[in-house]
Amino acid sequence: MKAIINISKILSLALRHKPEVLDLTLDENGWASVEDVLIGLKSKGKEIDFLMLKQVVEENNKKRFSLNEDEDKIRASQGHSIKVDVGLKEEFPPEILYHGTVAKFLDLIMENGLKKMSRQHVHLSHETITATNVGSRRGKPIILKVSAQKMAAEGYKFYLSENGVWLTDHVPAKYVIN
Ligand code: HQG
Repeated sequence: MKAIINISKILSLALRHKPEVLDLTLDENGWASVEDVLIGLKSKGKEIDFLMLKQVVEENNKKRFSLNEDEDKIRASQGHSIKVDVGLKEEFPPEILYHGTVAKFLDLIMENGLKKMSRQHVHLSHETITATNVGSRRGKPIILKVSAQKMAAEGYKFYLSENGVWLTDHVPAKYVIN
């Protein structure tokens, strides 16, 4: 289990932010060759075979990664800072979406809204548990509500990633409820 989480962390870094850590090249849709990933992991002293990689993909708690149909390519489903097109589906959101953050960002958020910072999108969830976990990565979590349906009705686009994360470009402050 620990080994799987460890591999998952390296994959998150390489497939979302820094492909060079595993010597990978991502195509415009975010795919890396499975063969290159296995070679890259081996060079880091993390030798695994394809079946274990498949287990990492399938058992990941947030379904962060996916394999293509031929199972010769792998990518992260969301969370990138690198500019890639993962073919996100535009969807009409539920009335309220949640965002987990911490107190030190609150003033800036209530002034400027939720910004995507270094990622490609602002990340939101349809339930509070995920938002709590996301906020807890940085300290005592604060859960903000976003009037998502109101935003959508007023022309803002929302996307739902393959693994169920709600994404949007920017949430103006007037739609954020503390
Ligand atoms: C904050 C993980 C100042 C925002 C999680 C957050 C998530 C502002 C931080 C995914 C701001 C950005 C993303 C503003 C937002 N001024 N700070 N105007 N607007 N912020 O890591 O949402 O587990 O880029 O509140 O589960 O924390 O890795 O975004 O604290 O889904 O799969 O700026 O990453 O996914 O931080 O997390 P991040 P996030 P994984």
